Amino acid sequence: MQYFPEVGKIPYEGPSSKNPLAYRYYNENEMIEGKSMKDHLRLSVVYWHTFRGTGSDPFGASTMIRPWDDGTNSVDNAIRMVDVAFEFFSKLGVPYYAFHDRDIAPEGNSLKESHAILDKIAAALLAKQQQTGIKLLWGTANLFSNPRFVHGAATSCNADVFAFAGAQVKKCLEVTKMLGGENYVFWGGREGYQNLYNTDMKRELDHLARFFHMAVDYAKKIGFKGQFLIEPKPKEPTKHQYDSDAAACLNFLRSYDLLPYFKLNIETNHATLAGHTMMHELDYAGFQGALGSIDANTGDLLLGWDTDQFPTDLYLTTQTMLMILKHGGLGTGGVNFDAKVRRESFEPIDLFHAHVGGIDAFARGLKIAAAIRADGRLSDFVKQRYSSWDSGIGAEIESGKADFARLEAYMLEKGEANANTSGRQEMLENLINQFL
Ligand code: XLS
Ligand code: NI
Ligand code: NI
Repeated sequence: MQYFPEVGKIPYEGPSSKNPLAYRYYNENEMIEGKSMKDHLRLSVVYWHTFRGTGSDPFGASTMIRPWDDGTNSVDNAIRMVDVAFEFFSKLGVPYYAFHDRDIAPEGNSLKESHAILDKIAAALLAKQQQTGIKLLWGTANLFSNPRFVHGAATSCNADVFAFAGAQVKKCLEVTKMLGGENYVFWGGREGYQNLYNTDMKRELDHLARFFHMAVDYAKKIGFKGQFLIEPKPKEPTKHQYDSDAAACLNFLRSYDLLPYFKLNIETNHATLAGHTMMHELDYAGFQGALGSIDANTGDLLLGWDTDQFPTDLYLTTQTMLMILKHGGLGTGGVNFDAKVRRESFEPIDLFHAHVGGIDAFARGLKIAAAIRADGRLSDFVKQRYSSWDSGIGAEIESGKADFARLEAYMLEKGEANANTSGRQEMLENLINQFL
């Protein structure tokens, strides 16, 4: 049984191809900076938007009528979706996928029943992984959809809800381990507040840290070796989410002695919602040794929410890949398309168009970024710009030898600082354009 009979395996046909369902740039074995494209990008498809997305929005019902989805929450439906998903991953030629527990398996009438359903679907996923060689990039628990999480999960005012969330994460860690998941993600969808009049922020953050320590301890106990990741996002669904951006996450992790156990999963649309560029978030996480993985998507400049669109802008993918290469790659992470087709793109084939485009945009971004690095003019400029720190007073400051008294003596003798030089922003923007 084929669910996408009109699509074969997506081939690489090179830049001149006119076939909309072929890669023009993603050539998985092509070597760049000594590593294959496949190993640089570690592409991943998400279960939620791709197979569970319906196109509903606050103003209207589902538009995406999927022939494989009977619209029920049944186990049969979930089992069929496993086949659909692996046909999709295989035809696209991606090595990884990612899920929430509740995307792969519907919730039962009790936690016990939910656990049992999850085990059943996980067994089907494992069989498909073994058959196809496709691997799990990360698992995560959905701690935001069910109404019980109305006040949060680990940051709920209700201790029983914290306990429920812990039980759910325990199980999801077991399943992620069983499936060989290379990472485990926490996105705090409802870990934040709408209003400070009713919120004990300190207590909530203490609880969140306690929750993460429990996860670290349990991973040790069961021998789960995957990397823990936190996915920053500043708002939506709550007004203020605690994991608001890379800097806030790292401060939280450092304050609660969690830094050694976590890295970050940086999502483009979340970066822009936080008022940052993706480049900023990646650089910030990267220089702290915390760049773990990325959720590849993009927002819309004219809309202020998480539109999760497929990335097609080559400036964005080039900037993203420049940062990933600069910080030594994604390690166990990957380029995970946490993106959804528009409500108006309701045919199953649109899922292929979207992923093929996103993958090619990243492949091209990777090639452009590598060319910019090989050219060297950009990095030479930056090196030169900071050269006053390489010797003299700059080197004394950086090495910690100089104190304020030394600075005063130095400047009293010198009289005035050396003249500044131009930042040459426009010249550098023009330089980048030479590569696009
Ligand atoms: C939502 C998040 C979510 C996480 C996984 O905005 O991006 O999809 O990636 O829970
Ligand atoms: Ni995400
Ligand atoms: Ni998102």
